[in-house]
Amino acid sequence: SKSTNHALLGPLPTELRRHLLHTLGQNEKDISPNYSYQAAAIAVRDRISQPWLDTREKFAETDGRRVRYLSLEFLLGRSLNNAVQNLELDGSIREALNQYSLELEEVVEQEHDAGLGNGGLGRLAACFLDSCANLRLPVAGYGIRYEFGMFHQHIENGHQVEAPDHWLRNGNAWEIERAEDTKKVKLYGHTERYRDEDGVTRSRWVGSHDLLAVPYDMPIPGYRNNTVNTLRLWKAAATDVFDLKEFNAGSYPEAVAAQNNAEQISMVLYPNDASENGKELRLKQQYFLVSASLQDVLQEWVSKHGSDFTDFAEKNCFQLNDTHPACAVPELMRLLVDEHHLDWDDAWSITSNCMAYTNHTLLPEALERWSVALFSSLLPRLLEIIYEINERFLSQVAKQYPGDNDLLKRISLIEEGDQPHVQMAYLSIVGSFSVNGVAALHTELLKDGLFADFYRIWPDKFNNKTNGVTQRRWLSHCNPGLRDLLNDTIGTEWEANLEGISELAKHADDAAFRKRWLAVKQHNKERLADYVFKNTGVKFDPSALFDVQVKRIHEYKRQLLNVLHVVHLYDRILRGETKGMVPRCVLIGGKAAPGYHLAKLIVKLINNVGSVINNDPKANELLKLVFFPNYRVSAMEVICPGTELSEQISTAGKEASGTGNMKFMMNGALTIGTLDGANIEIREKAGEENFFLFGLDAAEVVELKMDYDPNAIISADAEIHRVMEMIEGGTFNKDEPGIFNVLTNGLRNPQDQWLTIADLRSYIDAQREVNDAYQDVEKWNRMSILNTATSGWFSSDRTIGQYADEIWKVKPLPKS
Ligand code: DL6
Repeated sequence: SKSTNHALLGPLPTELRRHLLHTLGQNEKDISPNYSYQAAAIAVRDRISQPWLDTREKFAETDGRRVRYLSLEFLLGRSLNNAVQNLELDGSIREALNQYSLELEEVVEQEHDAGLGNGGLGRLAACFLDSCANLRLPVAGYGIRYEFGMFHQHIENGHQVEAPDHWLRNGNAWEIERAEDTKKVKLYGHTERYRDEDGVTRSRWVGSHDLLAVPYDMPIPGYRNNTVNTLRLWKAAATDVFDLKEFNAGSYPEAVAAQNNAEQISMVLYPNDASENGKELRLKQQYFLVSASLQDVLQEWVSKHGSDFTDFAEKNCFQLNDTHPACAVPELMRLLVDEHHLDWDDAWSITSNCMAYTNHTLLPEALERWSVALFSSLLPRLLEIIYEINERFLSQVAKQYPGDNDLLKRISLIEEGDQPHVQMAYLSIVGSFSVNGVAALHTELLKDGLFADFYRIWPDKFNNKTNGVTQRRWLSHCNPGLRDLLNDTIGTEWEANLEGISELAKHADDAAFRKRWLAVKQHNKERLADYVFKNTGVKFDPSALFDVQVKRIHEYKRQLLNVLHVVHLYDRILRGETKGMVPRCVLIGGKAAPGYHLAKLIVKLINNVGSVINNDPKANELLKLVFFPNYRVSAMEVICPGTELSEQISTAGKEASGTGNMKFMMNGALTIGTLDGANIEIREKAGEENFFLFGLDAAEVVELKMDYDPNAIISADAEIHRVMEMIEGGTFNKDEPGIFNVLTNGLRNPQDQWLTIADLRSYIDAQREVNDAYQDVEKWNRMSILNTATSGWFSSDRTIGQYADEIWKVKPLPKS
């Protein structure tokens, strides 16, 4: 029973000792930091086991609908601190570590980030799992257990250099292998028609190369609610590890080749965040995840309901995190039709009533299209099914819109041409009952632009779910000073439900409260300054304005715009125009996709500009610029609380939502931003007087592109002209002439999609307003408090509540 199981565990201090000695075989007199982390993690995990089992049992018993969140990425970061917080073990784990004179803060630093994602999309999935557990929703995550996560970035001579991220090197205390749930996944081979025992003609997939999917479960603890949900990650393995024939013939390497080939599939996360890369291995990963996960769900279904699938769609829902798991649509069809012998119409009704698709980008280069040739060699049966889905879909639309052949051509799942391709977004829309964007503007742009034809056909499928982030990691855990101040002022309810944070607004006019607010920020800035110094050797003065842009490096996110402004400030300093200028420390961080040369050049430019400015005594008091290397979840946990100005400066219409913008807002940073993604909603909630707006809006961007003349803007504006002259004249690359020409030529190109020069004047002016507002400490703090006070809407609990009510139609599990 529950109570006897609990009784098996001693107090945490005893458990920690036991694990050090007996589980890890360590001598207590001389414990390495790594082993102290391992022992703490195992001891804490033990505390999760019982509620985890109880939650699984409740899931199995529930008769309500259940959801599976299918995602190629889960950017979890660290787990120990999260578990300690959510299980309320802070006091006891500290006491346990104290036996060895260890502090929790140093021990948690030993944990490798689980970097199983690129950026926003993967971190969103992790925040969503946290919120599902907080809300006791029956939702499980399914993903891939990559051996190597997001690459490690370091900087050499200003350039990004990538190194593999072997995050599992020291083992992973947070996972449990469930070999008994292993599944078999097919690849290659061909299809054939045959007659079954009832004389029905069917298709089947034969001659395939099979591999195994072995599940590893990770616990997702809810916030102090005895709920622990599951993230199931699949590792690839060979069906036959060892080829005895090869071995006997004397070829040892060949004998184990099968295993190596199979393991390739879950070996490494593709590091592209905003471009598809068309690699065969990537399609294998996508199908591998989808097939194993669907088989897992079907197996459980069949064990309870036999071959009766009548209620399957009512009881199951699959949320597709972008098109990466879009093969779920044809794969569920295949499993139902080929393996469980349902007829097509029944299988289609089930499939299209349990899939839901989230779109995360409008960038054409990020939209997945797979060549029919590749599909046919790798997933022959799926391709047949996709063709059939397409035929039926097009004939239905042809009836609805007779004679509109252009429409049929535009919406076909198969893009015809010399090299026909499968359009994964269209497949996802056709196969789903819900299609959502991730911020209000983004959803409108999907409906008006990219998916307009589909919106016309199925207006009711489309809906918006503005992103959110979990306040438990992104406020409570990462900003303990602010957490304590909030708890003192408005109570603790906000940790489970952020709506209540609006109470804070009442205190914005209280000078004594503002003083405490300022003290917390000051402390966090000092912590960030130490962190920057440790990682870059550059000293930030904690009394300066901390101005931060951290996110993937991409042209559309316009780190270049930020650099141009920094160069402008430097120019003013050199010219002695510094009256009223507040000292400013600018931090930029993020990874460039390894094959994205322009993004890598932007990294180099940031580093070079930083190194000139930081080494110029004339600038030193007033301006610093650092590139923060290896930006990741655990770095954001230090950067975010210490930030005062959040840079959200993408070209309007390009950033689907953004989620870093929300984290900064919660932590009291003010935003300088364009009317893009969720910035618009942030500004609405915070009030326009508490947001620094600049730049063209999405409609103006479209219009200006038709007649854009950046060179005219540069010649007409003396300050902008000088900025360009400094960069083009080699101020930042004396020893490497010409290296930044590609970037400056791009800025001057009338075809420049990102309209950086168009927004520069307005950006410089908005930065002047920032500068002036910062001089008025009381005013700034008031604005800062009001940003936090209005951030309740951006909790992922609100987002997930909406998914649950409006898409999934799921209810929380009963309280225990
Ligand atoms: O929805 C999460 C996140 C958004 O906040 C970002 O604005 C968006 O760029 C990002 N999208 C991707 C692109 N991936 N694909 N495909 O990461 O999603």
